[in-house]
Amino acid sequence: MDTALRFTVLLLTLSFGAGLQLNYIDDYEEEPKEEDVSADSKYGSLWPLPQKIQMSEISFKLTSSSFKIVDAKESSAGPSCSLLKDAYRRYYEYMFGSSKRQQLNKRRRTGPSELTELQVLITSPDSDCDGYPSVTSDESYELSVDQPYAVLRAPKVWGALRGLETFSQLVFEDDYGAKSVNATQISDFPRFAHRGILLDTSRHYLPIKVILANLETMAMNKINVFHWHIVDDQSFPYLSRTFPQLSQQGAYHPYTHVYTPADVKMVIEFARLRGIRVIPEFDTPGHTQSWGKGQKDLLTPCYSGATPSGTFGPVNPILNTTYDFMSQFFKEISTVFPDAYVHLGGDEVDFNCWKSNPDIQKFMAQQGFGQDFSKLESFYIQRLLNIVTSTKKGYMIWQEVFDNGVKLKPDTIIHVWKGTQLQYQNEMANVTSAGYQTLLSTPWYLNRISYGQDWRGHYKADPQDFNGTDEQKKLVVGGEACLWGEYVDATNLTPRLWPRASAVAERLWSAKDVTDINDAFNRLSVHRCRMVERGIPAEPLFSSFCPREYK
Ligand code: CP6
Repeated sequence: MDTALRFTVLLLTLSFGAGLQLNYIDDYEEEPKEEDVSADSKYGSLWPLPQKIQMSEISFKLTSSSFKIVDAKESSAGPSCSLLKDAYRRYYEYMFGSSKRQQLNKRRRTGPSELTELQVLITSPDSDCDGYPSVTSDESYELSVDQPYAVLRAPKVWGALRGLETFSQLVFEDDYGAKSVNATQISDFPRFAHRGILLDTSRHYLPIKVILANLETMAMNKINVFHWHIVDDQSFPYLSRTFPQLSQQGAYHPYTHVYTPADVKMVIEFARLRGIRVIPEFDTPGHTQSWGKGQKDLLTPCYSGATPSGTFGPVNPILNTTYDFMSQFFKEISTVFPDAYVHLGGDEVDFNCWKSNPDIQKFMAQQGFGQDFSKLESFYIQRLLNIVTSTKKGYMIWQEVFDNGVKLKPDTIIHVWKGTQLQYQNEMANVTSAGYQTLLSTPWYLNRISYGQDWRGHYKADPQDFNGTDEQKKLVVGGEACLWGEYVDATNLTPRLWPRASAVAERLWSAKDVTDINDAFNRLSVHRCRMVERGIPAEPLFSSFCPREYK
């Protein structure tokens, strides 16, 4: 990473830290039970709930002046691992605030019930410190909070990041305002490898700082994929080095409403430091109106009768120039985005324009497609997939591509987004019985809002709840919450997303049997206050208050 970029990422990291205060666990009113701390929820404010927890009533004090997060001596991630150094600083600040550091020198003697260290031990010989997270990354960790020090063990840095978040969630303020943590043993790992959020930067441009703030919040919720629906009909904010005219002509504004190569790098690095993959979506052949402005002849001219109407339809699938363009474009994308996958869209293709065009009709006849335009769509997608395969990337596609019977690479991920509960369950069953991996979004369209607690419905949906064999269930890689951008910009994105996406985050991380909605309500209410205290304007679940409201 170049110095300027590193500096900017650092600045942004710090400015998030500055707004935060500390964690909070509700005052407990129930009678204490043996072995468990009693609480509104047994496990305080942990969100998403770890796989295995043992919590004792013994508690330790933490003071900002003595407490340190350090590398364990035997850790395979040394002092040069800046990913961990950054994370230690972030979580120290989440626990103690950023202003308290100066007290470090006036070290007082530590008491017997004080916890002074969290040692972080990366156990695998390769910590992955300088790598990118992937769908196979190990995010497991074990956390032991005990004296003389707490230990966080993880095979890779990705598990350490998840464990640091968990540790920070264990810290609460006692009745006298002192930071405390209960003796606790946690063993944790995600239920699904792909836990994503889709943000749409085409319907409205989202400033970089909004994207980064939401990446930060994703990390608080152990979300590990940012699905960047970066361009669509309405605007093309991606500044391509190969085809700069795409954003020059297609963005809402050619300078202020674009993502430059440096912006994209910053998003990817900020995400990497939090164990989040960035998967860009370049949706074609539909949803491409904005592409047409900067790339002549890319889109299909629509006809009214025998003459072109002056409007354009989906990408023109019958021209060689289309495929030359796509080859160059996706070659660039494959180098700009390090993730092993790109999302290629393929949804909601409107056939009317293709139907109206005599050249397309002639091509259909030549190919023997009859009037079945889904065959033409498949023809296009097939060639596109071959192009993208040659860039050594895997791909995700919306379900229509599968529904149309396109031949797909075995490692393709089919993204299910349509229909009622019954319909999406059938779709998941069909996709997995054909042997493909799948990802669920249908129940998690967070752009849909109602007067009430939408999160309860989101929480109840389970991506493995369909008729199929165990083999089929294993093909479910996870899910994504989608926040489509038609009615969302920087003013309302964050509260619309959080804490509603947190419900999805727990469904995708925690064990299948974590379904107690009342317990979830209690923990999520506190988790939401924690996000607010960390400077994230997450909306309330219901009538309530947070102990430290912002003024
Ligand atoms: N844009 C694109 C959209 C949607 C899709 N693709 C969409 C469809 C229905 C709803 C919300 C969003 N706006 N490119 C579908 C995958 Cl309710």
